[in-house]
Amino acid sequence: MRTTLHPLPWQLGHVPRREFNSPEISDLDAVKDWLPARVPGNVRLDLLAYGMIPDPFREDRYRKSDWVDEVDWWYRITIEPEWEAGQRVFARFHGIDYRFAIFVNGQEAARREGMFSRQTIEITAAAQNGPVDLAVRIWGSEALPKRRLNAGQKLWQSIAQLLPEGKNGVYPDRSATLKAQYSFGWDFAPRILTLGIWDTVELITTGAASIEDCQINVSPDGKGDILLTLNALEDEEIPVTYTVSPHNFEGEAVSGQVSGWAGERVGKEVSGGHSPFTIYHLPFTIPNPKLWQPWDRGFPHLYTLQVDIPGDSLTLQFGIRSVELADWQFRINGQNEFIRGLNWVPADSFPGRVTANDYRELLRLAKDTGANMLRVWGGGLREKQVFYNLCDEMGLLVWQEFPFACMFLGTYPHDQQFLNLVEQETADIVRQLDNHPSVVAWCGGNEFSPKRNQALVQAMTHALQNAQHAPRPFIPASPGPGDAHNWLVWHGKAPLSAYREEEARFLSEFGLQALPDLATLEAMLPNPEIGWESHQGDRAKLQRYFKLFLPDNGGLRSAVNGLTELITASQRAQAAGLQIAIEGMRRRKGDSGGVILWQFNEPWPAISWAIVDYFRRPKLAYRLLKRWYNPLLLSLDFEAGMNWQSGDLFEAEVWGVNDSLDVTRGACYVSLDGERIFETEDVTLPPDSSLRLGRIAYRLEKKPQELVVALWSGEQMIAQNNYDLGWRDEAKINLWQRFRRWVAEKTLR
Ligand code: BMA
Repeated sequence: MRTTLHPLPWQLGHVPRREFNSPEISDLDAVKDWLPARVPGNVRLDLLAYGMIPDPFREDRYRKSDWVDEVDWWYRITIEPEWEAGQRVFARFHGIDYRFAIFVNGQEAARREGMFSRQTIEITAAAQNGPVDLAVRIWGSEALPKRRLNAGQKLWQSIAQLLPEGKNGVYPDRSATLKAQYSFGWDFAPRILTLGIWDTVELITTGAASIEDCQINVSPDGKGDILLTLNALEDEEIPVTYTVSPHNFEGEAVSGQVSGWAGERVGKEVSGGHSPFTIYHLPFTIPNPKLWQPWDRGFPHLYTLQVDIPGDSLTLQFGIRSVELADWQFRINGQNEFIRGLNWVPADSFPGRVTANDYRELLRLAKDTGANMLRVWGGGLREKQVFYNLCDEMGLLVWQEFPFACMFLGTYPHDQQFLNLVEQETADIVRQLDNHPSVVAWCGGNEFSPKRNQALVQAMTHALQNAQHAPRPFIPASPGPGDAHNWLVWHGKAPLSAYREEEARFLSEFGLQALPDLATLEAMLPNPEIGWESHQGDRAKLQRYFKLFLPDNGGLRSAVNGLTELITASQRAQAAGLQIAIEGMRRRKGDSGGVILWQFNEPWPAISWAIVDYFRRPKLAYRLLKRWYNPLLLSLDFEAGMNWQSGDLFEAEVWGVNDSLDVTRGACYVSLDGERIFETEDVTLPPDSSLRLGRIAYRLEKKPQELVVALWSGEQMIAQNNYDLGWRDEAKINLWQRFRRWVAEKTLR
């Protein structure tokens, strides 16, 4: 029996700091005041609820609760598990952040580090004598592990700090932990060092054997294998029954029974004080399997698997699909799938409070754009299970990164202790997500050099070999050969038109900041005297781009209407840039395998690259993305931002891109400020194709504003796209900008 320990009255309190490896840490009695605590949650959220810290999301108040990191914290609860003779009882924590010890009836049962792996603690002995006191001691963030640098590294650290990208240190302290890196402060997130029980806590009652894990791998021909990891006390034969039945469609169930040792049995000792596990392989076949398809290719068929052993059972969802990645072309179920993706970052600086509903809302917004993939960025999290369940149900693909990000000039630690932690955390992330058909690729993380971090990549590869049952491609890091992050625009301040020159096979990051809606700005910065910088906005770069969209390329002073005009201009700039980059990549379909914009969401109200803000208010780019991410795209290729005048010759190529597997036919029309300037007879767009439909050369009679292209099938418009012509790009991409990109790419190889 599995229940969650959430609505129960947890409590929280603090004690003076102790060393993490101090022998005596049983100081729960030293807590003076206990507060009611929310689980899953975060220490700071409970303090906020009781008025003990200021709201970290307003102005720059996230800097005003450092004391929380300087003390250690206790969570406690008393539970009364229903226990019968012969039964076993476990508490399973799905995520404790970050250094912690678990106590059962006052006895230390485990002391560990890592927020992503699950912790299963047996409490059978304690449960026999009635109520059980469960407590978790969490070290304040001041006690997080720190880097120890050798003499050479110290020297490099001081030299590199003088370089433009080295200002935060080439061996930042965050790199000594496998804690979500964005919580140390990022260019779209505040420094809020999370701590607490941030994911589900379960109470599990079983017979003499319990199901520790269940992984399933089924190939598209229906041949499958269940890998069952059992925690059995005795070395005895355990009868297993299983049923596979359709989850979201009508169909027949398949069931089977195995008594005695079926298939292969492997005894396995797992480090970290667990009892030895017994592994079963159960082969089975599903006749006429229904494949899980991404939403733009069909229906995401899901199956339910129920496994029963005496005294325990487990139910999970899975899907059947194949995935290949070669030369940056994803193939799902044997078909090319062009990626129209969104970079996903944590939905909250306090991920503990993100609910199933929050995920549902955000994922619905993501899918509504026409996107088919989320890149779960390495500076963030492995999200909660429900995130992946929803992606499975919605037919959204997931590229999942391990928790490493932005190690430009330095390296991650490569001592054995750190590498063991890497293996522990990545292996458990893999076990947790292995059954999700939506997860189609693992990636080692964001922006580090696999060459300079070979030990790290090897540890991840090793973890995958051990933990993965259903194989998927592994990308060592992003960017990498063939896969680019284009920061020529924005960080490199290059003109928006630089996106048009992108030649990478795959583009997994590019974007511009834009101001959010006025209501969001007012909520985060009620006092306009407090600078945007406190909410991440990079004023100089914002101005570099949004001034192109103000009347007469005006500066801030000409923005007579103030903030609303700036909001509109910055959102137009963001939209114009994203449009150039996305359409350029999509026209190159075949040559290019996909595009993932930076970034979909944000973890607090900010001035960031997000196209949907923290309060889920969309920016202009979000609304327009539906056209650019429509599987059927009409696109005009022209030199944008030219500030055309009457008498100029306007030249463009007309393209049609069809990501679907259906043939599309229609007549294509282009009009400029209401006047038709181009049309075709019925044209055919073959399945999975990108085609040049024609060329426009038109002498302008007045200053143009808006260009519209549409595809009509008889009386019905089947696709449409618009272009903002009311802006003027500055300069051309220069040599320095190209050199900067070249250096960045070399550094990350
Ligand atoms: C990319 C990301 C993030 C960062 C973003 C914007 O490199 O991977 O590290 O937030 O750029 O600067």
